Amino acid sequence: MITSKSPGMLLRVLYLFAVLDAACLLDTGMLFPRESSSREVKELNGLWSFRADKSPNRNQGFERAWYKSRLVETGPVIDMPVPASYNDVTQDPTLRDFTGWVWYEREVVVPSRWITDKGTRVVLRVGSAHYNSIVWLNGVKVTEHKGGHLPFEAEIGSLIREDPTMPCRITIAVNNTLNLDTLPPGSIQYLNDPTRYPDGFFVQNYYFDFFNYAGIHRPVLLYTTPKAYVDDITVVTDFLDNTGMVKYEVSVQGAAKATLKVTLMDKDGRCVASSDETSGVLKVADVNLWWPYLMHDNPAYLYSMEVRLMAADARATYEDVYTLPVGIRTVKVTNTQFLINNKPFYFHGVNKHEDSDIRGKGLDWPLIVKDFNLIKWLGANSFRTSHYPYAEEIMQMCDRHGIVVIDECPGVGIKDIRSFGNASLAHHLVVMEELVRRDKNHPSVVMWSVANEPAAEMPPAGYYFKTLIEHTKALDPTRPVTYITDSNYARDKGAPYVDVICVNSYFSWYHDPGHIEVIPIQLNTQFENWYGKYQKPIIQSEYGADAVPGLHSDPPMMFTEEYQNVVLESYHNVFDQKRKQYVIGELIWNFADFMTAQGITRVVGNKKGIFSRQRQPKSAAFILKERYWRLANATGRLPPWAKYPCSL
Ligand code: GCB
Repeated sequence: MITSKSPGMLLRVLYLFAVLDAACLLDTGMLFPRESSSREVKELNGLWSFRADKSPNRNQGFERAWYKSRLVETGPVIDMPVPASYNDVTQDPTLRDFTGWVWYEREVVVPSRWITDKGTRVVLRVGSAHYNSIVWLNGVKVTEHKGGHLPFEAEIGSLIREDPTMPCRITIAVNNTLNLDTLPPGSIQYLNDPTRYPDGFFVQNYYFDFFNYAGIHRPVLLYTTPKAYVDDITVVTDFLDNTGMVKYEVSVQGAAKATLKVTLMDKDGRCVASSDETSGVLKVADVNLWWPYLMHDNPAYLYSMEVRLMAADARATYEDVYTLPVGIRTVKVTNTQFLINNKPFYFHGVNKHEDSDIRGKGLDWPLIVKDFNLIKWLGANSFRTSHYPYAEEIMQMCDRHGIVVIDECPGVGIKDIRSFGNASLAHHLVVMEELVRRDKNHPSVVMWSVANEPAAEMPPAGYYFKTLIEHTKALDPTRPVTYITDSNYARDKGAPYVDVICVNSYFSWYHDPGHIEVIPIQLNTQFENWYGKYQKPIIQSEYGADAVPGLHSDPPMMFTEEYQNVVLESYHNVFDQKRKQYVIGELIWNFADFMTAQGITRVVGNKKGIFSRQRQPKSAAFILKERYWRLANATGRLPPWAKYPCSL
């Protein structure tokens, strides 16, 4: 029962209930595996056996059922690290550029108590694998998943109990082939002219500008829960004056009836609110709000919500404990501002990629920590997960460090009209469900992006984006939704449905190359046109220029560090005029150089990074650093330690 003395508070509580009702469309949760007194986690990272199916139809693995025996018995295998892309770890160009099924295998020793205790669930979880995956345990298929950047899992307890003497052999087949209905889309083109191409020659085409790295990209692990367990938690937060509100809903599986104890604790582990209900509102007196870093002197404050479940059946009693970090904050959009905790927030940040030498898109802790150090060195307060969801471990870092995130799904390169069809849309809706389910509780996530630079002028784009954005809002009515456009403002059919206009433009690069003098007029026109038509706040979601590190010229020429500098500075002059009106952010393209498909406009990858791929600064990084700290001073409330960035 909720009681409230203040009508303002009551209205807010009712709103939070309405929000949670709408959000519960997904039927199972995907909580990040965490150890607790009732849960164990066993990481399966390290070396796996690996074999690419290089047969002409890439189907030999299925025809000969490679999953039925040890992979080494089917033919030659090599060592392959997990997590990592497989493309860059060998000297074999056919593996770097491989398209089709590759096979991974690993044998695991499972603690005997997991097998003997029938009250334990054992779950196999893959953080992400690109693109289609099929998973077998001891030759029995346990799950499959479509899509490269989101987790999937299968319960394997009953299978490993069938014959406790057998080793537990996990086989995962992964196929990176993209077609018109995948996200991102692509197509396979066979080139049959025998005077020009070898027999069976084909290429994978796609319309996005990063290398199609493939393999098992994020940790694979086994974790346990009791038979009755906390399956999902959804929190929605608000505050009034200095009282915080955490509306929560816990979903329980494996028990018809369970008793719950929900405890919200502050940073020091002190209980600040508690409840025995599966859903409700926890009120927090003297709340510490979650603030972006550089906006407040106590940023990124996280409470911990401990959910303790007790249940019993005829055979046993079960207790499950799951602890979720919770940041209390609000997000709102007006027609000129983006408000976090009712205060205007200006995005001065970066676009990134999950990209590194050798490991490709594989989760890499040293790289993650280095990137966060560079983001802070730069004075950036935000990034967009261009162009796909990043690892959950990265989202957790954003929560803890107060870095604001625009969370983008892999809807990049939707350029072919057939990729606006029903099959594509249906898959896109599912991907958004998976993304919202995974990331809904991260305070750092302030907006969803459903796509990057789709062909939004095509006739079916209106219905497509209306449906997609409405669905995303139904899944999560608390966050604004956008997609990133490079279409003409007058012909973009999806723009009416977004909350914030996010525009990419490359004046003096892809258009009028070499003519920096066009930037002021063209950028001004861009902003005036978009704002004039929609009266919505605008983020410059990409701008930039390639610079090969160490290449110089004065006067500046394209591809030199000097040219990159003047392009940035010309954009900044216009941002400084417009940010006083309705421009609410600027995200440089790109944080660091990254690998792309080979082509005549790419010199071993895209060089628009302000850092090299090895994370060394180009001179543009210093320009941006100076600017971002100035912006932080002008638009934020800097903590005392941050007032002197030079000493960082
Ligand atoms: C864009 C794309 C991004 C590219 C960038 C470029 O508009 O969104 O994926 O890498 O331009 O450098 O061409």
